Amino acid sequence: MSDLSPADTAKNAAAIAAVRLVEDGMRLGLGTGSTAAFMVRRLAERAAEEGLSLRCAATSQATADLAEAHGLKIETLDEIGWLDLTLDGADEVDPDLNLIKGGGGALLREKIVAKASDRMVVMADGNKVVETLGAFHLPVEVIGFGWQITRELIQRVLDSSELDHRPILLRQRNEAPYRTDEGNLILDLALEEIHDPERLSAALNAIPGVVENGLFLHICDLAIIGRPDGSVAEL
Ligand code: ABF
Repeated sequence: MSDLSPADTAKNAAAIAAVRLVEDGMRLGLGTGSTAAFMVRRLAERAAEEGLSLRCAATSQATADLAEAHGLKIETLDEIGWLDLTLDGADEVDPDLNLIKGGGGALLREKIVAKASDRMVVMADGNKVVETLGAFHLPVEVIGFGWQITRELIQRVLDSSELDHRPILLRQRNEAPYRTDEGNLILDLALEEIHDPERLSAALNAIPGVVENGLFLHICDLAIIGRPDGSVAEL
């Protein structure tokens, strides 16, 4: 793996450490993104070497395709039912292990899978660790029907005094309609700093048309932070 860039070395190191948590017979949730992709490859290698018997549910079609290409059998979450462990990436991790996720557009399945797991472990490189969430634009998944109205409703809630946020920039991801695996749209909220994530998450999810948001609060049990030298730290 010496041909990896420093950033990929960090991601791969976090992935290797996370895969060490996997035990034979486990029911696993497999995350989405480039760090999760390293995890899928390392997991497939270990499963083959040790003959592990695993049941795996993917958080996106991209992860399902990658896992099956590497010999891991993918089942639906409904087929497996409850999960023992989910391994996933993140866009931001704060000191309380609250996360922003969804930069990869898979937040809905990621949150369902993470909540349906006894343990959720995040793998990230050091750039993802922040004191306060919000520098990364918060993804909000909205239903396609009437999304412009939903966007206006979000804007009004966020501009209201109750959330004491600066007037925020709402932009639609990649400008063109961006569709998730479920056919929904993603709006990204440029909030700079999120001071009360619980209140914001509840306010967003109360808006008709909002499916879910990228704040993962009190879900992550452990964050494994990879470093460019291949070492890892735990949060
Ligand atoms: C996924 O991992 C997304 O929720 C998140 O946006 C992304 C981070 O991707 P990467 O590992 O490529 O930085 O779980």
